[in-house]
Amino acid sequence: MSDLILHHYPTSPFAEKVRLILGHKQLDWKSVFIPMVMPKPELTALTGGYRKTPVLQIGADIYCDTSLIGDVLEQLKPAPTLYPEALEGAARIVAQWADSALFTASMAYNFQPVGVAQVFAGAPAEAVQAFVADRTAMRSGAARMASTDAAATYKSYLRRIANMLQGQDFLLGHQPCLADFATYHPLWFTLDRTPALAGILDATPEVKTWMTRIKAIGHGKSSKCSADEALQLARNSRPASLQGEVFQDEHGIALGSQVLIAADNFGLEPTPGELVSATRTRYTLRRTGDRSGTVHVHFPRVGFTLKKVSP
Ligand SMILES: N[C@@H](CCC(=O)N[C@@H](CS)C(=O)NCC(=O)O)C(=O)O
Repeated sequence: MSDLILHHYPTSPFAEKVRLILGHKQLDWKSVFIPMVMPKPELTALTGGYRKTPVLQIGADIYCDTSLIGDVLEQLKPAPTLYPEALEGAARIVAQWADSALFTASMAYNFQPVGVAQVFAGAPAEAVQAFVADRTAMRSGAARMASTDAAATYKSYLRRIANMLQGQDFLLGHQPCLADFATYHPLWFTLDRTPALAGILDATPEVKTWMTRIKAIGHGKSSKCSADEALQLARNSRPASLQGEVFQDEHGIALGSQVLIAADNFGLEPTPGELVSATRTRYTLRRTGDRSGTVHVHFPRVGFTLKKVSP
């Protein structure tokens, strides 16, 4: 198997989700640290525009979004599974809720002034300003949910999670699945990065016990890799074959067209390229850059928009 390279930074909750999935599957991986804010020249040299964290690279294949990364890792190493039989739909639905509603409420709560002071303890004032400006631009200027509203929402969500843990060690049964890793990561940020605010978890001790169980899964075995090495590997590799992928056309856009793919909510930096595959669940673009060589950049369909570039 080619090396798995995760482009991420330590404090990213979504990266924590993938690090734990790598641990769950006991995979070895290489770790490239990327900046927390734009510009991210090495990352976007690979993705062609997409800037979110994390991104998985396997040679000249670049996988964007943690839902797709989960699927790719499942394909590479099916056991232990992320999708226990008959629970795949439920696991994906809980994960989607956790990655959106739960994440939004948790981060709005975590980023109240006490939390910001802990996250940026020791960092220069300019770093804090740069982060706030970057994330405001990423939300296209929209305000975050007020931390007071977020606190009440977060507490309700924590009670729902506690309810799911009645009589079982994990959210959907006796083994961890995608739902657990997605639900864990916003809570991990509260406990790990903003401990001054972690008292919110005290009302649901079963959630804290479950978090200890998930943390114990660990991150698998990783070794450091530089962004330059990762780019060199992309240049020296060929994208995996797409033979056998079945085309599903929803947009009236033929394979071979020049297109743009972008996230549909925030962080809208698009990736341009040639549409070389569009299956039931994902898109693949071929693009060539000086630093990356020819790569295939893959996106899930859910959460992304596809548009044809007008000639
Ligand atoms: N839907 C995406 C969301 C990823 C996401 O929002 N990640 C945050 C970090 S936890 C991010 O990209 N923040 C801005 C950045 O890192 O540039 C996924 O599942 O991968």
